[in-house]
Amino acid sequence: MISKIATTTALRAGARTFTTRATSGARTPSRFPLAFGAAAAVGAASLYMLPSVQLEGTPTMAGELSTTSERSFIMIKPDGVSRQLVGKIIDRFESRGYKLVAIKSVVPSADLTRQHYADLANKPFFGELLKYLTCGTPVIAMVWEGKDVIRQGRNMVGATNPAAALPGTIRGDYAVTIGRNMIHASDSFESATKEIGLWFNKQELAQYMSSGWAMTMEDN
Ligand code: IDP
Ligand code: MG
Repeated sequence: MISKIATTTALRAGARTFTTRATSGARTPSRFPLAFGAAAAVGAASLYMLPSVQLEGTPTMAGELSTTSERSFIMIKPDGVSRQLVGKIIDRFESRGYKLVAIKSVVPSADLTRQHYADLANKPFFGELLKYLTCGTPVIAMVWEGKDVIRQGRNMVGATNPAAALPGTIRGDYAVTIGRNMIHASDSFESATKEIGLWFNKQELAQYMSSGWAMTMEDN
C-alpha cells in the first residue's frame, strides 16, 4: 500500500540522514578521499542529530503524549492543494512553533483512504468522501511535532463543518462546505499513532532540533 504512494518531498534526503538507529558506520573515516569526505560530511551532520528514540510501543509513532515529542498527522486534502493554499496552512503550524518532521505529496489509493477513514465506512457520505480523497489531485501528508500538538491541531483546524467553524480556524477561514473542508487533523493520540503509521514509515520521520524549540516549548 505504501509502495503505491508517490512521494515527492522535501524530507526524503532528511529521512536518510536522520535515523532511529545508531549510525556508527557513517563516522568511520575511509582510506579513500572521496569516501572520507562523504563520511566526514555525514559525521558532521550527525552532530546535529538527537539521540535515537523509540518509535514503536511507548512512545509510539505519535511520540509521547503530553511531551514535546507528541506528534499529529495533518493532511491538506485535494481541495486545499488544488486551491493552492498549502503554504498558508504550513505557515500556521510553523508560526505556532510546531516542528515539521515529515511531509510528502500523495495521490492516495482507495485502499489507503479506506484504512484512514475506516471508522466512517458505514456513513452515508463515505462513497463521496472516498471519491473526493482519490480524485487524482494529491494530498499533502504531514507529521507535526510539539507539546499538545494533537489537541491544538484540532483547534487550529476548527469544526468538521466549516459552517460551524470559528473565524481564525483553518476551516473557518478557508472552507465553506463539509464536503470540501480542506484539511484533516488527528483527533486523539490513538488516531495519531494509527494515521502516522499508515502514511509514513518510521524512517521518514526526521529527528532534529529546530532553532527556537526551547523558547517555544519550555514552560515555567
Ligand atoms: P474531522 O475531519 O473533523 O475529524 P470526521 O467526522 O472524522 O471529521 O469526518 C471525516 C471527514 O468526512 C470530514 O472531514 C469530511 O471530509 C467528511 N464528512 C464528515 N461528515 C460529513 C457529512 O455529513 N457529509 C459529507 N462529508 C462529511
Ligand atoms: Mg476525524
